[in-house]
Amino acid sequence: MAIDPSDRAERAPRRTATVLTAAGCTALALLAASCARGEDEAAGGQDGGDTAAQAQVLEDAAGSGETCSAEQAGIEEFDLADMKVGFSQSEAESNPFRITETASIEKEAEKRGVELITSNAQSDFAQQISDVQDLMSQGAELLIIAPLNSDGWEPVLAEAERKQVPIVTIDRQINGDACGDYVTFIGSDFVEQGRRAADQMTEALGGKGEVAILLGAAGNNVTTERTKGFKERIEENAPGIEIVFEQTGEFTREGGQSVTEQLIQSNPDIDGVYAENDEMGIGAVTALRGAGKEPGEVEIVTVDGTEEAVQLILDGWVHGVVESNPRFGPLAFDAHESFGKGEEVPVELIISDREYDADNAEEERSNAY
Ligand code: GYE
Repeated sequence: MAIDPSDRAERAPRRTATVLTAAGCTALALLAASCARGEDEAAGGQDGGDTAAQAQVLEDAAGSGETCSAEQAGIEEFDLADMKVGFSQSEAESNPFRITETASIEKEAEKRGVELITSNAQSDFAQQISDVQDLMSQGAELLIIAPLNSDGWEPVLAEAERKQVPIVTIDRQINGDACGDYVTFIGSDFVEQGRRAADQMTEALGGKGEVAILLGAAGNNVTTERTKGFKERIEENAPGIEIVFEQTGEFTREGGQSVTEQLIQSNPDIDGVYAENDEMGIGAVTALRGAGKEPGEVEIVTVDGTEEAVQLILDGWVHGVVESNPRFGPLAFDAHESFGKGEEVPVELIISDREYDADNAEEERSNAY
């Protein structure tokens, strides 16, 4: 959807936008990696906590470098403190990633005294579209969206444009025009996560063996990119590893279990399983246990960093976990705050992720969620 900036510019007060710098811990500068958050914040787990160690940290110089300001987007400046914020969650909160993400948004709204209304689409995309429309009709003036799918947002984008509601998307991308359809995307480098998972698998298998991929749900950039990074890196670095099986487990534990049950039928001697999130990896462990396999017999690599998955490293079932940090509250509200002040916000805020394996799982488990 194209937005005519000249249309909106008429209503927007003119002012010179400040460019993002790392100097000083203003709300805007918090968007820069060098500006650490306070150490005195609550401890983690799934309550959305962000101690200094758990908080999302931006990758230096990642993203396109492109920025968006209210003036450029044709939106009137605002004070976040006066705004009602709507948050739309995509998937059911049985996955700790989702629990922690929602808790982080709620906690940050509370901390800042900002009014927040929320919805959860329970993995139903039509539901999510109507959820976001409902949030706007309930008076949400700013949106934070964790999109289920990357395409198909036109009805929401059109309405948000009409109502001048800025959108920040977190954890998955909405395909559209940066600074036209949305202000910024905050999330991980998913291709890089896939590459790191491939490196872990290569190490676990000594560069040789047959591997299965439990794909995430279709229709979003996370699945596509985690798959791409993994395959490319295996192809480049580990010609002795063959990917012999690929099927979606829909990012759920049940999905991961049932797909792995089929895998064991068709490929009983499989050497490795790359699960594109922890929940599917945990389901795979249940299936392998059920089939009488021992820990370590099949090398498992997953993505997210949940407490249960990190525990499975200590139990010998999982070789390694690439983190995907869901504690989006602070950065999401910082982005809206800076945008509201007329500052320039990068249209991509890419966070860095840690990694867990047998060498650091014990020591680092307090950062899991
Ligand atoms: O890895 C997974 C969830 O979009 C980054 O989706 C997110 C992923 C996360 O279902 O657990």
